Amino acid sequence: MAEHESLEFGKADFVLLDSVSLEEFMANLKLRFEKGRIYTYIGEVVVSVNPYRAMNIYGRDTIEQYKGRELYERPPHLFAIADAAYKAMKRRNKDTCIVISGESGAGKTEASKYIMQYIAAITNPGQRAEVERVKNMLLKSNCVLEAFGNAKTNRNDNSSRFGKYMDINFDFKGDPIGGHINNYLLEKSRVIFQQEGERSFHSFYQVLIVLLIHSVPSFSPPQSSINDGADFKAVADAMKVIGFTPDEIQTVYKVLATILHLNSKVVAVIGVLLATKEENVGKALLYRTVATGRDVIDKQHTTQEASYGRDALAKAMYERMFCWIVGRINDVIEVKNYDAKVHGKNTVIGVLDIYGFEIFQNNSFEQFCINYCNEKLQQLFIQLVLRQEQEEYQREGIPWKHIDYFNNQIIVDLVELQHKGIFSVLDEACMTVGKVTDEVFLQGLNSKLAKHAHYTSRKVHKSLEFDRDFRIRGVQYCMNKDTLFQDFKRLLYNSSNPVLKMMWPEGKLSITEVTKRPLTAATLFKNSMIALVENLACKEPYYVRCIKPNDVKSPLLFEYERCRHQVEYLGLLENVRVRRAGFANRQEYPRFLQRYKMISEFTWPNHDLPSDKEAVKRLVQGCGFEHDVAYGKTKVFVRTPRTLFCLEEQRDEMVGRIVLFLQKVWRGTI
Ligand code: AD9
Ligand code: MG
Repeated sequence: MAEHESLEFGKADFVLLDSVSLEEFMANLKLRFEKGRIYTYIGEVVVSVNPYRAMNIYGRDTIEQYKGRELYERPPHLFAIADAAYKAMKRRNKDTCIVISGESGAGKTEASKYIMQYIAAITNPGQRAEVERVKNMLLKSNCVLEAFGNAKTNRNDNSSRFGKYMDINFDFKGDPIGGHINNYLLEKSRVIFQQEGERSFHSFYQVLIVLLIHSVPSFSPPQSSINDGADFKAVADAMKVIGFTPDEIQTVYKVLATILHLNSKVVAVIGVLLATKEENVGKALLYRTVATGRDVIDKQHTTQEASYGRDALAKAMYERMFCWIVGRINDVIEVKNYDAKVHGKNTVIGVLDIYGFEIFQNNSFEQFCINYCNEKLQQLFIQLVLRQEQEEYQREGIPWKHIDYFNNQIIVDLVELQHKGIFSVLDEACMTVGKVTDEVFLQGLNSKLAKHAHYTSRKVHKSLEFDRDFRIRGVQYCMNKDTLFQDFKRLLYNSSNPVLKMMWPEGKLSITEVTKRPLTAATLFKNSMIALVENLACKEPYYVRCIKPNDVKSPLLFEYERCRHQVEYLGLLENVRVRRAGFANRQEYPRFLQRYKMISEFTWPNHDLPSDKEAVKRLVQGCGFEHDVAYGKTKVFVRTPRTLFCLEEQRDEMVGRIVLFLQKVWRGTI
């Protein structure tokens, strides 16, 4: 018996449980975790539990064991999913995607890196220099993005504070020839504020350590689990390899230094760093230019406005720089000189590693977006795995007992629906002429959503602390307005540093030219999420569902309640039920016949039965697979992959024989 089929380690696939109950599911998950088996399947979905210790299962020898193998031939592993996605892409010309989900600290980013390493390791056997270059860039880009986009939080020492979707493009040989990164909303408020025990983005500490500036009191000292000094060198090297010029790298450090100085209000130093006049910096910090009719006047900020403006500047500079870094990486990794007519279709594997669901005591606009994003991905999972599957059985008339699941579409709608959703109300509040206050927004929400089952505000619920707070599914949010005064955009656009100038193209417009309101951050994020989900939905999806075993980063502790909660909201039990009651494979009758007709005397070379459906029935009867097959209106459904495997083997054998036969005919020996 193969190791992964041994009972000592529990069931390698939850589908094989004796009965499907939460207790059995949890017992299996726990047993496997304790035995060091961190991966378990639900069909083709990998469930992963963060081991919080180095595992000796990602080396070259393990990679070799998974290369080209079928999913169920080896113990569950990320590599098997990566290989399945790769095979679908290479053999069937399918664009595929691997969607990694789970809450903060569950192991998504680590999983995405192992998947990338696997793909890098199994491709380019010919060692083509250009392909090696591309692979190296793709791997190196991680290091840079993590430095600027990750931070230590209370949940995770290396928490992604941005969402990342990376496409890897392949040529007809199946070798990577380029890629593209989409980044989603960076949690920029971290630049000016961190909760107790948390840090700002790694990049600040890396630069600070190296510059030996120890006198910035608002930053906590480096933590022992993070080696900022060594990371600084690795990031600087990676940036060089990717092709950032020395001037560009210098500008990045200057932006970081500017942001640090903004907190200590050293205007002269900022002027030098930003390559602008000192008085312009001072002016932009203390005044704003406003157009009243035909007049343009300088209006002095109140102290509150000035500090608000300064914070907005710090956040915006960091965010712009981050997007610019992503753009520069994309310049380098994008597919070049690829002619589909010559090289065949260019196919894609996308890897999605997004920030995980998180709940703090106070949750800002960014947490709101992060959690909305997770709801949206859960909805995609429900659609693809639970709903579509069930709908298809019903459509095809296959006997089917409906399986209930929590459809979180209602939550997604609450956030994104036109006119009624929270994002729309937010936009309306921002469009209000005159002072936009947080109260205007809250009033809008209350008037439209007070009756919604998952929405609570203080109007309804007196226990909420502030008037401007509201809750969704019990999570408390507080929204604040965040706008950057135009004066800052002009200040930065007028810098004599060309790299900096490039980050602020809209600073070109004078105050009288700026008329159109830019889209709000909320609308931009919503649109980017809708586009992301559309993009994922048109690819063949593979799922990794990550679970965090405890809150203390311990390799030994399986906190039952914490895990059960995650299993529930990830819908894993429903997933098992659907999968168990369902079929691994389905094909339309003509297609099935086309592929396997040579293995039965009743169907080869042609059948004389009244329909393809009848012919397929006859073929299946002849092969003795009847118990494993169901007949729908237009499709035949095969329950276990093994049956398909047998059919494939028989087909291979027959095709071999037929080819041999034809060769003999051609040669005239028959
Ligand atoms: V967040 O939503 O970005 O805050 P992730 O990405 O889900 O979160 P991450 O991959 O960063 O979590 O994992 C958190 C930590 O768990 C890592 O820094 C590792 O210390 C640890 N981890 C996760 N997966 C593995 C693994 N396969 N082997 C060993 C792991 N350690
Ligand atoms: Mg992460």
